[in-house]
Amino acid sequence: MARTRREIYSLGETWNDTVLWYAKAIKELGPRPVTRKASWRYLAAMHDFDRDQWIDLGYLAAGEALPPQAEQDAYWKQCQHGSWYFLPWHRAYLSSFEDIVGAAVKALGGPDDWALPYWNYSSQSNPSALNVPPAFLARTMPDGSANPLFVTARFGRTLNRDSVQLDTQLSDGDFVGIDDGPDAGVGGPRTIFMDHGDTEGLIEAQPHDIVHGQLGGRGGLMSYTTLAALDPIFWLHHANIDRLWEVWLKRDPANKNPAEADWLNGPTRKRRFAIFGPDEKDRASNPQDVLSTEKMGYIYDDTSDPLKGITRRRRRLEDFLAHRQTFTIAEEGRPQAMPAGGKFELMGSNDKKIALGPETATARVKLAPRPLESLTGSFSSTALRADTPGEPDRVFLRLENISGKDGSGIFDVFVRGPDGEHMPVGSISLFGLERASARGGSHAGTGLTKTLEITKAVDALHLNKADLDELEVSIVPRSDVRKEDQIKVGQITLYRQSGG
Ligand SMILES: [Cu+2]
Repeated sequence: MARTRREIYSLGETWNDTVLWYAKAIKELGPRPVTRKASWRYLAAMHDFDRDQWIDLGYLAAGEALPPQAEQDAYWKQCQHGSWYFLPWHRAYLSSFEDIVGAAVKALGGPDDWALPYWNYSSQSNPSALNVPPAFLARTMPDGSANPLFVTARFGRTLNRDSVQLDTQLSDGDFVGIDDGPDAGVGGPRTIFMDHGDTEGLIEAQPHDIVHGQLGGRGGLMSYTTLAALDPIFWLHHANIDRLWEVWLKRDPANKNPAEADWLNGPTRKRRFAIFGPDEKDRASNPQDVLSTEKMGYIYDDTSDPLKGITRRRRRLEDFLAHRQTFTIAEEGRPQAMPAGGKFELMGSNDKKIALGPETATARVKLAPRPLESLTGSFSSTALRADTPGEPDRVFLRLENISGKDGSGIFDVFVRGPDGEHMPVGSISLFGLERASARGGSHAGTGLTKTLEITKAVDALHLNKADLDELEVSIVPRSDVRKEDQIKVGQITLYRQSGG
């Protein structure tokens, strides 16, 4: 019988059995030597590891023995980010963790069907959904002993609602997106084994990255790939991310996982995935082995569609009709074809690096002559009418080659309309920045690239009708960002992509 992962707030009282046994199991796994596979710290190091950081924060003693280097090379620092392996690798990893915790729960006299709870921060029906579940904030357990679910280095307690919205994420129809195109799909771009690729899939960018950064804050475990899995809340967050993959697959029969061998077989060139069960023996953990959660031994209590079946096209029509109240309807027109039959086109870019610090940074993206005119047709009512096939063009803003020293930063991004009004187009979290900026890393330190779809803003601000030769973009820090971390955006680009 498959065990059922349930939403943490639906389990009732703060110290319900599931949460209580989770805490008890951590007390069992936590003190085990880091050389032992079935230990709290070994499992966390499989995600990512930094000896100095661990020592600084008291998770490792200075002279403490580590596993032999060859073993570390095979099992530690495996986390897949900025990759189409993001979802399946974390699924295999979570399942291993759940089985090991489950075995500890059983050995301690608990139930034999313990399942990892998930945290659905995007819930519309739970008024507490945005708050860290209370058991993770309590200093002590009901018996008065120290609570292992509480960690000092977690500085966020509440999430922003707009950071956990799922509209764009779940209404996209592609797992992979377009190679080198602006839209990386729901699951991420094609990569090899990738500790941090430059662009990310939609679910990874949000809510995944932003929840990491908001919960962690500066110096918090959740803000760094090297520390995140030491925080017990990490596993509930990732269980929800894993659930969203199921929600996406279920909400539309056209939504499919990649069928390509390179995805199904996992990475074969640089490194392979190495994951084990409670017996510490390796088990098959490539994407093809994690396609069915039921076969892996677990299901979710709820995989219903929070968007209630709404399609991207439909949402866009609703946006269009809403904006019609305040703006005159765009004239009818035809979008120009993409050059050379391509699927996307560069419409403009800025020409210098931008430093991100404690103050708002502003950049001007120079546009090709009258480039947005080609979009006019996209925003006409005809193009969105139910009997017109396909979907109009979409517009994406890309912040490319972001590099720097601290990945805890969160920024809100705005574009300025022709009348001077600013419109929010989304938020970015720099989770994984250190790894993506490191020379000698998997992609030579080119940094992170963040993509925001700004189609709605182009529509609402009627940018397509304006005689624009540049687009003003503001990047506003929402968190504590320091100048000395030298965070820089290499370039900002604007793309249009055919709606297909
Ligand atoms: Cu994560």
